[in-house]
Amino acid sequence: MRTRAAVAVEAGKPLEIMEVELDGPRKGEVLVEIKATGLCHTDEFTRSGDDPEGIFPAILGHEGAGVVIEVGEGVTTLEVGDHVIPLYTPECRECEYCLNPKTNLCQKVRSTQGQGLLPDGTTRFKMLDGTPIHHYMGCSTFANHTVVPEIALAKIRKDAPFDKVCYIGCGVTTGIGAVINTAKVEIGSRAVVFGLGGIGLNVLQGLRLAGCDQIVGVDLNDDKIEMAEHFGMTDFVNPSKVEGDLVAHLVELTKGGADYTFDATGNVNVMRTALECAHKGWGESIIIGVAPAGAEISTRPFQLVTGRVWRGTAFGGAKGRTDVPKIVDWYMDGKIEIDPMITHKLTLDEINHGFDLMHEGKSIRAVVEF
Ligand code: NAD
Ligand code: AHE
Ligand code: ZN
Ligand code: ZN
Repeated sequence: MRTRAAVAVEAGKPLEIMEVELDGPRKGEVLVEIKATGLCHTDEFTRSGDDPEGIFPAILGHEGAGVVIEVGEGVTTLEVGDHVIPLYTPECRECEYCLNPKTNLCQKVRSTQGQGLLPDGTTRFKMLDGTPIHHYMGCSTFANHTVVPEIALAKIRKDAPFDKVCYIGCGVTTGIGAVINTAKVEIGSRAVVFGLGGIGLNVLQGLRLAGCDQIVGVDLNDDKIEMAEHFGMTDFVNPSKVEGDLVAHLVELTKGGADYTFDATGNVNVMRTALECAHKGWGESIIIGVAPAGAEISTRPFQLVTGRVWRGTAFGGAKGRTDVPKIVDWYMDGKIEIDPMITHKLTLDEINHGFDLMHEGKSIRAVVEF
């Protein structure tokens, strides 16, 4: 079939909107009509050329929601008409990772996914001149139609609005999951969140759900304050306005250091600050942000010797086919909020404007509706 997609033709270039050819689903695969997709900073990270796994041409996008149009041979858990959210972290329920409750990093299709291919080692997308186009994170939601492995689709309720729950495909689950699944934050904790964008705001609402006493937000952009307060921030720090040492300032503000800190910036210097303002003896710092090729984290080992813990999280530690439908229920039941964070709605033709808004710090989530 033919469908419309935003194609990343080359690193650092704007996406090109074009008609592409899409082959139908093969064994264990599902054809999905994407109804809406969010723009996550990770899409921009890959588009820009910062991603060591970036492959071009590719159809980016990993925060989508849509409807099953066709199922391939052997697909048993989904049928035509089901509403789904594609999962960049699949859940096969049989690999050693899926069988281990300590991780959500299903490895069943990870190697082909990282090469921009479906599990059989081929791509379903090509340009009209026959040039193959790679898949991205197993999702490629910047296309009106995409083919995804069955194990990488969460089936969700049919009354959930696509233009909101697409965000559960990455940002919402990552932020809330980092608090609940990865950090396992206790009631009464003090926390610091670095980066109050699409991920950081969801960390804030996760911390509020967990019953934190103090939730400090840190961002270079004062325009983020109002929305962050709406999602539970109790104190704000703009590092560019702090005189003296930022770590010392945050340790004092949190009365000795935070129980939990979160990096949602992708900046390795911020990651160090986040670790070092965690409380001596027990503070844990969770890395969510994705850093460019070649970037490395560092600190004095003494920071860890004296009890601070450094850890990371992908997709908020969520096992997607199991957890994503529950998070959709939380949204539909009013337990979590999404709507205020969808600050911009775009057409596919306007998608590059969405990346401009991200760079200008004007959007939280821009969502493309098909
Ligand atoms: P975003 O652009 O919406 O937000 C980033 C925020 O960080 C902005 O508010 C910006 O002003 C702030 N910021 C930038 N530099 C800063 C600094 N030095 N100090 C303080 N604040 C600073 O991006 P997002 O969509 O929220 O993504 C955040 C990060 O999380 C990205 O690196 C993204 O790739 C990553 N991410 C990781 C996962 C995962 O599973 N681990 C999932 C989604 C996104
Ligand atoms: N390809 C990059 C790493 C990118 C990365 O860390 N991706 C996160 C999800 S970000 C979603 O917005 C992730 O899930 N990582 C686990 C995995 O297996 O990819 C690089 O540095 O090579
Ligand atoms: Zn993402
Ligand atoms: Zn698995």
